[in-house]
Amino acid sequence: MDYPSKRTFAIDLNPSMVGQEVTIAGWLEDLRDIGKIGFVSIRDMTGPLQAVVYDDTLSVAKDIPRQSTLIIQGKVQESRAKNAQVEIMVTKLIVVGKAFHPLPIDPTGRIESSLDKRLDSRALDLRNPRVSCIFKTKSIVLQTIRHVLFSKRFIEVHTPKIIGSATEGGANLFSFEYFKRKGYLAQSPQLFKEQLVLGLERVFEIGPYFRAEPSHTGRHLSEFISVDFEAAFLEYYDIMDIVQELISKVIKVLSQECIHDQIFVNGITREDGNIPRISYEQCISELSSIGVKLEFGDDLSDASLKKLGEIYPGFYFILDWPTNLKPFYILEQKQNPEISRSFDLQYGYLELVSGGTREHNPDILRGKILAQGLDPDLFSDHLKTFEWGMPFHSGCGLGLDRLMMVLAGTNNIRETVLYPRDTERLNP
Ligand code: AMO
Repeated sequence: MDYPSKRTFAIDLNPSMVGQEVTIAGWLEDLRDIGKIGFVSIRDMTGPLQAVVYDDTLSVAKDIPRQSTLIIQGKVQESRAKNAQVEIMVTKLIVVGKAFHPLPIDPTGRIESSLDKRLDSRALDLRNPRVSCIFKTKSIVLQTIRHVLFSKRFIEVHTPKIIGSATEGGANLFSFEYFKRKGYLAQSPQLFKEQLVLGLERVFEIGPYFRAEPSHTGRHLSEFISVDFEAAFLEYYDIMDIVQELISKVIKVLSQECIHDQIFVNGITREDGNIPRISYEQCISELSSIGVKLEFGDDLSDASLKKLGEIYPGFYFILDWPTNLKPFYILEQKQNPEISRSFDLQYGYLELVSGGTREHNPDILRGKILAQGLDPDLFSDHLKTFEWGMPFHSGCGLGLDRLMMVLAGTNNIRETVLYPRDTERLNP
């Protein structure tokens, strides 16, 4: 059978189309049989619509299991339904893909299922508009981020995900056999993006990165999407300005888009779009005033970040971290080498972005690699590029799935990733 190729989306149906013949494709959500006629609820990627079946089409519809995929043809007519101006009077109904019951989850959301069960049937879970909304939003967020970065002359690049040595130190590194050698999955594009500023000046990459995170938390995955960017001749505070612009643009675009009210865009930034900038030292002194005693150089534990999140519930930057807490590639402050030129963007307790100005002197960089217990020989390909006229440069990595947690108002990163990977989950 040939399927009709021209179709109308639910969202495009409107009263000016009354009398027109249309073809609709979607899946069956409900049938309300009231005797001579029946009302069929169909949903496509753009939303729900109502169709009316009678005689032959009613008897066919009665036997179709919910969630089967249909194509219907019929005439547009005015509707008496409360939430629709028009409906389709069906003349032809084709079942394209039958849903075999019992289905593992109810994608209408009327019967709730655990997140684990939903993830086991993720493809079906996406028929729930609250779930698909997160991924449609993620796509808009990516488009907005790309737009902002392109407007600042960044170019999009792809760096290898199969690598020969660690980028972020030896911890949390996945290794595997690579043609009789050891290969690793990239933890970030850090070293490549720094090298690329040498010839391209401003680069960004949006891609998957891999960390063998042994802990099972609501914010860590073994595979996550990072938005990384790196620019020659910029300092870490310039990068913070760009991050601030990205966040406020994303929120502006999402508030203008007519998407599901499940996305919490209202009230998550300040009116002026400025994100507070708080130094690490100020953080520890504020924490100590509420009884959390920390020394300069101590990392901010989950518990301290939770407390800090109570003081600053929205977006805020923590800047000027102690040098000992940052990776070897971060530059120190000239006046006080114990403080680095670095920042994190937080949303309450949640770290969303990490970045800084980089060390661009090859000798000092080599020393810092050694000082962090790493083997400079493993970084020789990287270090040699610093001898070819390396500009000073800065950049950051933004965890896209974590940003989506904020926008979707969830504490579990697994809600914002189609097929999450963690200590327990490798399938589907
Ligand atoms: P960092 O290791 O802080 O910095 O990572 C940057 C951002 O990536 C996200 N992220 C994760 N998201 C989910 N699961 C994980 N396991 C995970 N690990 C990190 C976070 C984090 O803020 N190279 C530096 C960035 C730079 O300086 O340019 C880096 O990778 O949102």
